[in-house]
Amino acid sequence: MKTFHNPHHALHQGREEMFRGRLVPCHEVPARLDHVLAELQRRALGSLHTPPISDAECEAAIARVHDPRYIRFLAGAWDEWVAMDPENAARDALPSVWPLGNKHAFRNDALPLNFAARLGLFSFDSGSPLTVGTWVAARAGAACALAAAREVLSGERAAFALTRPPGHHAGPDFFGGYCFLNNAAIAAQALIDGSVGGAKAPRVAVLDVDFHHGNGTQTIFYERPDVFTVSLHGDPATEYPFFLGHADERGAGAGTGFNLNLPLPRGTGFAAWCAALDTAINAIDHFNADALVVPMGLDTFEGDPISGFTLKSEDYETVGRMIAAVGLPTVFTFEGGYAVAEVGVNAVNLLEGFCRSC
Ligand code: Q9C
Ligand code: ZN
Repeated sequence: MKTFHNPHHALHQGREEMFRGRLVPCHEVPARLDHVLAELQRRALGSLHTPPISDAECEAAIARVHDPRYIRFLAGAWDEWVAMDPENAARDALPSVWPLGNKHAFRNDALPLNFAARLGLFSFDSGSPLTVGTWVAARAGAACALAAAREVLSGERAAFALTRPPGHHAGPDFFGGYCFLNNAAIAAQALIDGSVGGAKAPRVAVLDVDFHHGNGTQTIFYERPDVFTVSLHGDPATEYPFFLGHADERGAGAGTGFNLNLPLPRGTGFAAWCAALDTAINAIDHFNADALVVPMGLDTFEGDPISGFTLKSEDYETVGRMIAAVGLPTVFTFEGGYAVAEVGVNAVNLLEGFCRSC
């Protein structure tokens, strides 16, 4: 299996996030990816590549998933931020004001001139600092996702987009949850659009195993019958991102029936988590997908500092085996996992479990 890793990931390096009423050091740090890369090398699992994708190809793939207005904002945000005040170069931009979605409350159709207002319009939390290298890092991450999708279109069984910032919380026109561009959605759309000798995967399943609900991916594909989005995650009644991820969200319009949420209580251990994964896999089998995208979060780990499940390092190998048993060409994207010292072992355990049974 090839891993496409983001050579620019460390250009996105947030200083602080708002967490329980204080600014605390960011949980989503460059060392996370470095540990995964080191573990892949140590165990010689597959081969490592930087994505062979041009900026133009990459931006075209991003535009298949994200709104032009949002992409323009993100690409220019840092320069705008610094132009307002040269001292901003030493600070990250963190949103702090948002238009509610409630009827007659605030408008989100009029694009404000004020930068802080636009930062809020295009985001949903104050945990995701925008930094000097956010755009370059996020764009290179999308290239990893596109490269992994092409690898699978070319007939390979699987590929891994090892990138940060993560992606599954990012929606068509918003960032949040440490995510700016939805790498999993970009990979899914690239599989559907096809290329590499004309190959296509017209029906794609997304199996999100991050601790947090994959709200961005759900939103992007909510009205579409060609992408079946499935997420197992901490119950939004108590867990981030709180406002989406309930079991009764089944899709809308033509997409009705093509979203499945499996919320689980805080404290869920491997046996109950596995039973939910089984349910997810059965539903995916029934959907008859041509390819699978797995937003791979390792924040289900017992030692994760911000999450609430209790999976152990050795459990991830079983998870990998179960995902391999789906029998589909598979793109993995790197998502959450904040027990930094263990995230490499946990990620590679999962991928090795997958590789061993295919
Ligand atoms: N101020 C992923 O695992 N925590 N994202 C609350 C809000 C946010 C997790 C911060 C957790 C986001 C990709
Ligand atoms: Zn997560």
